[in-house]
Amino acid sequence: LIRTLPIDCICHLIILWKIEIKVANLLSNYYFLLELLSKIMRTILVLFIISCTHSFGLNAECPDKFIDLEGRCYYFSKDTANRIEASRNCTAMHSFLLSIQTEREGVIVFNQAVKENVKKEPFGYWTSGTRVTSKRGFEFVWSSTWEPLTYTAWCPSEPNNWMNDEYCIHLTNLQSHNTKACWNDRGCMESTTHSRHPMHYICETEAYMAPIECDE
Ligand SMILES: [Ca+2]
Ligand SMILES: [Ca+2]
Repeated sequence: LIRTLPIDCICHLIILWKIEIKVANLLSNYYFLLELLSKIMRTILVLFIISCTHSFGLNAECPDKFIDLEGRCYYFSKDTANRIEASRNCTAMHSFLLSIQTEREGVIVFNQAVKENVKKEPFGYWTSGTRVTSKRGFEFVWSSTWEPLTYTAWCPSEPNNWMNDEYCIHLTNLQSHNTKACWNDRGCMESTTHSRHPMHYICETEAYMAPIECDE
């Protein structure tokens, strides 16, 4: 509930609460009046809470340089990096490389990547998707969370593990001319191997609630 209240609203609630306590202290000798006033203040408080929660939406914030996409925070790098550097850079910003858990997340992240792509060039963004060995042979997991892939959007003929050396998943627009996202497995150490296809990265983290400071 607190997370849904804007700071102004929370401050007003705190002020009302303090007034009620002060009134109760002042009138402690007049039990009858105290009870009446207390009831009035409580009614105002409840009405205020209802009004606050109905008037405003989420007020969570993203860290600097991160973009709020439907309540989660994403950073689209301008620099290029190999997968290991990309992961290290996300950690330095208290976040993780992107994990795409749902089709919806895949769509909103790709749409933002297209917006960031002002030069309208082919692009690649590292995700945390990683090929690992398992009892069944090879499989992919999101290394940020070690969850198996529950949704996939592979490009045509991918994953192909080219030259037996493609262990990392990146998001790309190459095959569909900016209109549709797809994923490719690629060598984790590549960053700018093909000048037409530089590798950026996307970091992801939770939105957080800013500390509440009220004027006394
Ligand atoms: Ca995610
Ligand atoms: Ca591939």
